[in-house]
Amino acid sequence: MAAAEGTHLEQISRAVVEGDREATISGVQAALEANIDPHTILQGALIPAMSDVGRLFEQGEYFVPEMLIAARAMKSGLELLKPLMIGADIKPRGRIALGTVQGDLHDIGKNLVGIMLEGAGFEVYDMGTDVPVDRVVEVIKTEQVDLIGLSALLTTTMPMMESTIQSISEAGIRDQVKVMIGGAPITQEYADKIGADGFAPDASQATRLAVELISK
Ligand code: B1M
Repeated sequence: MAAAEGTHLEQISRAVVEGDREATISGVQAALEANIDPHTILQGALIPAMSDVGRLFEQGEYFVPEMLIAARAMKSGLELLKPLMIGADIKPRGRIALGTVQGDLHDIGKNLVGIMLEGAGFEVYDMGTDVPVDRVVEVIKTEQVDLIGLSALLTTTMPMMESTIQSISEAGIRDQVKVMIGGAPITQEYADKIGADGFAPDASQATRLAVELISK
């Protein structure tokens, strides 16, 4: 990595960790002006910064307000990158409804997965966060989606993924959609256990998985 690129990425990272929204925005703008690839800004600054925030929270140095302020700064940076990461003139490859499960308000990872999927040519229907199980069933019935993507960041909300899949089955529409899951505490083993069709550990692998599932 060139020294100048490293400096830009470090500045952005520091701005996110400090929850400085303005500095995050100007840092991302400066990096783009320096021709740094949007994916590099995302993978080399914004995502690692949120990991640092998580570590500071675990160490008791940060509390929820600091996490929230950092998340807002990260989102502002992400908004600048989004239009650059989504390809133009791509025919929809399939339609996916994405949501964070009931009881869970974390949406940065889900939004990132959504951006990458849009970039790969999927049409994304965003169900938002804290999505009740019945809402997912309703979306399958009314929105003509091929895939359901569920995200969970809390170990306490992971079981809602299983409840959602059960409800889809009970509604008799399980064969209409594939279900993919992800989020920091999720594993392939868990996906197998609850009968999901697939698991992806990050946004780029989620895109690959969606392509694979849609072609089945
Ligand atoms: Co919360 N939080 N949080 N938090 N938070 C975690 C998750 C935590 C690990 C922090 C910690 O203790 N170290 C911890 C969970 C512990 C546990 O369950 N074992 C935690 C906690 C405890 C809480 C609260 C309970 C705190 C409290 O109130 N006492 C509370 C819960 C609120 C609720 O949801 N009901 C809470 C609140 C919050 C904020 C609101 C302050 C904020 C969220 C803001 C927002 O999302 N709009 C927040 C944040 C920012 C975090 C951390 C710091 C960062 C999460 C994040 O955005 N990561 C997080 C610590 C950490 O993860 N290091 C933490 C960046 C993001 C890009 O990664 O979401 O993992 P991630 O997404 C990745 C992959 O997982 C994957 O792709 C993404 C991109 O590569 N992926 C998918 C995600 N979804 C996918 C779906 C797919 C496929 C892949 O297919 C559909």
